[in-house]
Amino acid sequence: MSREMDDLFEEQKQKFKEALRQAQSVVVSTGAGVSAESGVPTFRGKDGLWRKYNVMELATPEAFERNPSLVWEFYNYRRELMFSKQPNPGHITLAKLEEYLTSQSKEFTLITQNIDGLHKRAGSKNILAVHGDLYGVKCTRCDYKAENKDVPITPAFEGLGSPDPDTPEANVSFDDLPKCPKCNALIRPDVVWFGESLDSEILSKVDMAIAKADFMLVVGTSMLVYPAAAFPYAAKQTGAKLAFVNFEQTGNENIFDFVFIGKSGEILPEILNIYED
Ligand code: BJW
Ligand code: ZN
Repeated sequence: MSREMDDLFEEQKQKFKEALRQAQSVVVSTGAGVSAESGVPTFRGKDGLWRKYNVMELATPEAFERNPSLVWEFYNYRRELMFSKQPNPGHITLAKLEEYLTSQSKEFTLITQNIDGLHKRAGSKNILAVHGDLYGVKCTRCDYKAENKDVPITPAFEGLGSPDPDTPEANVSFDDLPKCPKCNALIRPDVVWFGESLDSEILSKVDMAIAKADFMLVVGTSMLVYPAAAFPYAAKQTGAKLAFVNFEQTGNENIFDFVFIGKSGEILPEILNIYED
């Protein structure tokens, strides 16, 4: 960084920390970028490909209906991948901030679009996971819903799911796909795909947290996917101060009072450490 950039960062950082110290009710909203430094792939650009597919082609109910074996291969791969991944300093700093603010009788809510579970593993408590849980499954027919940490998801998926673009489709037969223990229909990942509604209970908790928030920090998201992309706009409407930490600009910068461009695993520990001051 140049000297001027350094000075600018330092000045923004001090103002940001002052505003954060004043806040009574803090909301943080994270996307895939917060997990990038843990080695979890993000969704867009070249890092977003699994084989030759992008997420828009796989994370839809139509894709699952057409080819449940392929979609389960994709999720089985991601479930397996997470066993070797750990929370990074970004996740850990957010957990420490929550602990500190709640010890000061302030409110803290962490909204995440991520399904990877790394915030929880880092120690965050008040988490609203708006796009579901990589280790959750639900039935496509009945109301069965459960945690399921099986990897492979069924024995037939052993060794499947390689992201290499030349990998042939496994075409796991219907009999070998994961089934509901209650009604024997197909089960699917308990995540929110394009065109599906987000859980209404979680969404109403999001609305309440945002309505009360006087400070909102958005981290590691392209802000392309709704409704999550609209959360900071809602917070702005009720007068919250807004901050953004992301590796690149997204075109939404004008609504934020503070913008830090760079890696969240490096920036968050520098700007959130009010618990150490
Ligand atoms: C770093 C970094 C580092 C990298 N440090 N930063 C209004 C307008 C237009 C369309 C719609 C609308 N309302 C609803 C829609 C339709 C649709 C939608 O938004 N479409 C858009 C694409 C246009 N939304 C929906 O369908 C949602 N449902 C819904 O709204 O229901 C009601 C309704 C339905 C239909 C019509 C109208 C209303 C559901 C959305 C579900 C999204 N699901 C997924 C998959 C979840 C399961 C899974 O993980 O497999 O969620 S898609 C995928 O995108 C995933 C993510 O959570 C989500 C967001 O991605 P995110 O987190 O922003 O990641 P990236 O990769 O895009 O960005 C990462 C950023 O990090 C980048 O900027 C990097 O630079 C940065 N970064 N390293 C800091 N180290
Ligand atoms: Zn069932």
